[in-house]
Amino acid sequence: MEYHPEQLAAKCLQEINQKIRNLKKLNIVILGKSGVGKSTLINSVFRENLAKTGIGRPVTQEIRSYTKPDFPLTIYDTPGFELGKEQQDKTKKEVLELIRNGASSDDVNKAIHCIWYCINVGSNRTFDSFEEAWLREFTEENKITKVPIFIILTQACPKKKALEMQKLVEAENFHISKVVPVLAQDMELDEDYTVKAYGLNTLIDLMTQVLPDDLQDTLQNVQKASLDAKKKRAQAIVAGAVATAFGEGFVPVPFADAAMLVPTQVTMLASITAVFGMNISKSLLTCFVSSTIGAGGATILGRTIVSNLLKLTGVGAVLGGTISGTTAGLLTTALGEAYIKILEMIFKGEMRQEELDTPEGKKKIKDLFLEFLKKNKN
Ligand SMILES: Nc1nc2c(ncn2[C@@H]2O[C@H](COP(=O)(O)OP(=O)(O)OP(=O)(O)O)[C@@H](O)[C@H]2O)c(=O)[nH]1
Ligand SMILES: [Mg+2]
Repeated sequence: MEYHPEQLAAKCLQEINQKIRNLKKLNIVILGKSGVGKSTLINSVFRENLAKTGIGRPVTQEIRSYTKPDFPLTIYDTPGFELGKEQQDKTKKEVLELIRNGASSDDVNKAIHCIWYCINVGSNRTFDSFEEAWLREFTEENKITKVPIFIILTQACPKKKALEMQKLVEAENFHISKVVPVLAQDMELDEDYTVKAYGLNTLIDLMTQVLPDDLQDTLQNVQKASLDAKKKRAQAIVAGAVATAFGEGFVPVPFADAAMLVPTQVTMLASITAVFGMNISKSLLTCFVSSTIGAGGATILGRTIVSNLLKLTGVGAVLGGTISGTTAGLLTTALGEAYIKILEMIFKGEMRQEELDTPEGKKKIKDLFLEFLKKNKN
């Protein structure tokens, strides 16, 4: 079997699209008084500006949902929370109804997966007695429905005040998952002093802890606040692909069939791309494939992969006409890690995709691949 880098890149793109289309939908309810920083938080955590540009669709009299086509996230916003007890009671009833309807549908895409209850640190001493009573009742009711609840202390500046408030709220012993202080955007106190944003990483880590398995890829796809969390998920994908490439029971891969590995690696690249949530061009994928497992941009044969590997690193001994599972695993690891590194550079804005489609860019990819081959050899 033969592969051209272009064909592989096309196959990869196809799998990326399919993967993204199949992501389960994440649904979050956000609560809190007007001006506490709900929209700012949402727009800092997720890669689409849902709060500003999403189209709000009335779900009930009070609740609106924000979503975008081909973006697996819905935010349920509940305006009017500051309008007093009557309004808050109404909101409570409607949110609980929303949760129950989702749960009874037995469809993960319709369930409510998390609740973010926002309290502003900046303008509050602590939270008022209405809110306290509301949370008391709501969290009691939720003991049955068991949706994870985070109390997010927004605009958490100064930090000291945020920590004091965190202690106060924690002392209430609500049935919730966590109290998290967050400053979603840098806060300029005066000309000389700006407090840096913090806490978003922690929020993402906590989300990964409470969400079920089938929403982990979705979370990483939609969030932009934690590169570390994306990388961790991507590395788990590589580990899975390596296990597949390695073969069950250490079965050696026949020398001539090393190309069998390629579908596993294509799937791995597609899954990593979905986790990063970036639009990767076909030319970047072609570049990547031809600069790593491809033989100088021509065709890729199992034979080429293995002999390249031997030539480049002196590993991957061919024993009795087979390459070992170890070699196959090594190749897959290096490919995955090099790809993660490249997406990381693009994510950070250190490099543009087009820059990789140049002789220097290709050399960079190749060097990265070799570096990871050598690093993982031992
Ligand atoms: N610097 C800084 N400003 C913030 C932060 N969060 C909120 N703000 C500011 O606080 C104001 C209110 O924030 P929003 O995000 O609009 O609040 P909201 O909860 O969505 O308000 P409603 O939509 O009216 O319910 C805006 O001027 C924001 O710029 C933050 O983390 N850092
Ligand atoms: Mg808002």
